[in-house]
Amino acid sequence: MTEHMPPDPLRIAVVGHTNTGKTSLLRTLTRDSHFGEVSSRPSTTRHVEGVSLGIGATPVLSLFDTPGMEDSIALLETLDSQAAGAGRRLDGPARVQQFLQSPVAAGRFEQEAKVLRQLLQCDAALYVIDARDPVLSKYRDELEILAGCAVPLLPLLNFVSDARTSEAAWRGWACTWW
Ligand SMILES: Nc1nc2c(ncn2[C@@H]2O[C@H](COP(=O)(O)OP(=O)(O)O)[C@@H](O)[C@H]2O)c(=O)[nH]1
Ligand SMILES: [Mg+2]
Repeated sequence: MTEHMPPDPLRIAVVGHTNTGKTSLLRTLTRDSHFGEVSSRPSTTRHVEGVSLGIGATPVLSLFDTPGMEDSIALLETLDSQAAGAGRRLDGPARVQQFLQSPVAAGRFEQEAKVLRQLLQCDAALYVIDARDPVLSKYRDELEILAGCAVPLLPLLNFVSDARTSEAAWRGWACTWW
């Protein structure tokens, strides 16, 4: 007789640009006001930090806070030129893997590499957006890179109660992706 095993916990990454409220969201979801470090300074979160949520003693959800994506325009250019140099067509995850194995993933793009490595290991991700910002090209490039991991991304609009937001533009743009 086979013993009933609980399913593996769902793995959710929290990703996005720096300072969009990723760590704050983790604090809310875990109800732990001491989780990670929250600051208005950029690049406060420098490593992936995981936390497990369970029902009783059974873990059901693993959440991963990640560093902010900072230089997505240059990173997308790098991914494109690496893919062109590969001499064969690569799908999204293969492009990301090629980047992760390249020297720049341990150098200039170390932060972004941590995010992508984590995302590839997750079942889904929350893409946290600062809705006060316009839909800038750096965000379009950021999302193209993240979407290349072929992991479902759920957009989460933050700062929507601010007096001036680009919420409508974000919603319109998000519809073209999701
Ligand atoms: N008013 C407001 N401030 C927020 C919210 N979420 C985050 N912040 C602030 O935004 C800044 C960046 O938050 P943080 O969680 O460190 O962002 P991260 O870099 O994406 O992890 C901090 O000063 C937070 O207090 C929110 O929903 N409302
Ligand atoms: Mg953070």
